[in-house]
Amino acid sequence: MVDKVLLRSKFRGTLLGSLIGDCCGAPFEGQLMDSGSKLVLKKNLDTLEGPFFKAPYKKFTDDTAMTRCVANTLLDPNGFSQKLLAKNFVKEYYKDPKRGYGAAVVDVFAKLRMSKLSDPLGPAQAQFGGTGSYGNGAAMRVAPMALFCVKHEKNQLVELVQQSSSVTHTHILGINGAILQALAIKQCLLLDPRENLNKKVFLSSLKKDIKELEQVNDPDLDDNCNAYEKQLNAIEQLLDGKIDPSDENVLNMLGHNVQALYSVPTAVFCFLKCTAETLEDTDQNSFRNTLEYAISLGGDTDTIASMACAISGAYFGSTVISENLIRHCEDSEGIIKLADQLLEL
Ligand code: R7I
Ligand code: MG
Ligand code: MG
Repeated sequence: MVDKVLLRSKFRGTLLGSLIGDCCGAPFEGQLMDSGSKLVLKKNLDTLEGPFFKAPYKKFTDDTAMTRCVANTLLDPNGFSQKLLAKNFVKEYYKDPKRGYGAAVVDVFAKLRMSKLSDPLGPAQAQFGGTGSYGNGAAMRVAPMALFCVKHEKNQLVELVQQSSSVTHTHILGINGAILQALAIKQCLLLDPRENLNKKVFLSSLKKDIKELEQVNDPDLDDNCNAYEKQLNAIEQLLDGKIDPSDENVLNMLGHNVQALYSVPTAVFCFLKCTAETLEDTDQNSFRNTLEYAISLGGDTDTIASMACAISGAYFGSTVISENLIRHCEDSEGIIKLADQLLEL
C-alpha cells in the first residue's frame, strides 16, 4: 500500500532522481568510459555525497530545463495545452539557451517563436525532412506527466505523453520512448519498496503495454513495428543471465546514444540491474548504484542517468537519496517544490 507520506516521498524521488542524474551525468556526456574514467566518476559521486561545499555546483542541462517546463505547464491554472507547453519551452530556451540542447530541436524553438506559436505542432513535424525527431528529448522530460497521471488510467497517461511529445518529437520512436519511460515511472510509483520487486512482472507489464502501442495494421510496411518490444526482450535476457550483462553486451544490445530507442530501454535496464529483487538493507545503495552505473555506460550520460534515476526515485522515494547529493545540484529546492505541487493537484 502506498500511503500519502510514501507518495510524497516518491514524487520528490522521481523529480530529484531526474535532476541528479542530469547534473551528475552531464560532465561525462559523450564520453566512452574506460576504467580510469569510472574511477573519476566514483570519486566524483563520493565527494558529492560528502559534506556540502558551494563549488563546484552541479548545473543541470536541457533535460531538467524542459522537465521544469512540463511540470509548470501541468500546474498552470488554465491547465495543460500543447500551445502553452510550446510557449514555455520557447521562453525557457531563449532565456537560457546554453543548456546543451539537442542540435536539431533548437530549430523547432526558432520556428515556434517566429510563427508566434500559430501552429504549435508544425515545426516538430517538419524536422528531419518530415519524419520528425527520434531523439530522446521527449522521454527525458516526461517524469512530471507520470506524477500528474498517477491516479489516472494508463491510456490517459499515454495520450497526454503523445500530446506533449509532439510539440518537439513526432517520430513514433521518439513518442513511444517517452511513453515507455512514463509507464516505467508510473508502475514504480504504485509499488511499495517495502515489498519485494518482481522484475519479471515489472517487465511483462511494460511489454504488454508496448506491444499494444506498437501494433500496426501491416508489419511488413513498418520497420519500427516491434522496436521497443525487442529492446524489452533484450533487457530480459541481460537480467536473467542468458546473456552476460557486460558493458559491451549492454551497449551492443541496448545502446547509449541520443536516440530514444537506444537510451530509454537502457535506463529501464539500469534501474532493474541495480535494484535487488528481495528486500535488503542495500536499498540505500540501489539509487546511488543506479546513478553510477548509468553514467559508467558513457554516451548520453546525463539523459540515461536522469531517466534511470527518475525510475529509481519513483520506486524508492526521496528518503534513500543522499541529502548532500541533493543539495549539490542546481535548484533542488525548486524541484522539490514542483513535486509537492504536483502531488497537491
Ligand atoms: O531529442 P532532443 O531533444 O535531444 C536530447 C539530447 C539529450 O541527450 C540531451 O541531454 C541533449 O544533449 O540532447 O533533440 P533532437 O535534436 O531532436 O535530437 C537529438 C539528435 O538525435 C539530433 O540532433 C540528431 O543527431 C539525432 N536525430 C536524428 N538523426 C537523424 N534522423 C534525431 N532524430 C533524427 C532523425 O530522424
Ligand atoms: Mg542534457
Ligand atoms: Mg543527454
